[in-house]
Amino acid sequence: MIDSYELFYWPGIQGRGEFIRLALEDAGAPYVDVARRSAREGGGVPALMKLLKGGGPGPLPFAPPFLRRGKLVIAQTTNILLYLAPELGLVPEGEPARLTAHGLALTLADLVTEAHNVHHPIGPGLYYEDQKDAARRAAVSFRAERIPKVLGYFEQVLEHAGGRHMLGRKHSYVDLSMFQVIEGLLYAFPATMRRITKTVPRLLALRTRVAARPRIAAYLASDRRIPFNDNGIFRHYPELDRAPVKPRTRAT
Ligand SMILES: N[C@@H](CCC(=O)N[C@@H](CS)C(=O)NCC(=O)O)C(=O)O
Repeated sequence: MIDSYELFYWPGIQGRGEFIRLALEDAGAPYVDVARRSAREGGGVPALMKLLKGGGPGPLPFAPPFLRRGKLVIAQTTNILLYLAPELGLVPEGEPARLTAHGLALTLADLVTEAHNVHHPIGPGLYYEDQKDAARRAAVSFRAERIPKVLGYFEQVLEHAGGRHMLGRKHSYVDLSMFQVIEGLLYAFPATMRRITKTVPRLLALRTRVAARPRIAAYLASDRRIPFNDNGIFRHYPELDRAPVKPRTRAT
């Protein structure tokens, strides 16, 4: 029997921790979402902070999410997935498949960072309210160029892979992460996503299939799935999701 995994992540948001939660949930793996536990049970944010401040054995993580299993402490979202996937049966066997999966997961992680930087273009230490003008400017190119370009790339990957799974014939953690990114973009940028629906039909169908996987469906319906909110990475600020402004032409 495998020991329980311990996930350390902020308790009030999906954030980057969600990519790990989805993998563990899909595999039906035993895990503890430490910071969501009560202090009485040894959980809560203080338990997370203790490790961030070097109060635990093992390597010092820089930021959540990190995963502990026995003496092993693994930091960085895609690194955690790289570790977990073979154990959970969420990646086909062999180095080529693992590296392809990791490459796709890193590209998704880049997009996640870009989505975050749209509402925090100046810096993560400032409130959104203090960088609204810059955010509005950042959102223009994110909506008009980056979402279509990056999702267009993933659509092409999925098409070449046969249309069902990002890695071809087998379901993997990349499908789960892709689901999460599409969900996040649909939540944060609904108008933008409506405009590009026709260009990413396979990704949207993949999202529907992942949501219907029995363990994922049960997870999404449970209170373990934290709703999207304005503290997470994918935030819905209507002012950042406006239709592109048509360039004004001069009346002659
Ligand atoms: N590249 C890291 C980013 C980790 C990260 O930025 N974590 C956020 C929460 S999603 C955090 O708490 N950051 C604190 C900080 O950067 O000071 C990963 O993918 O895990």
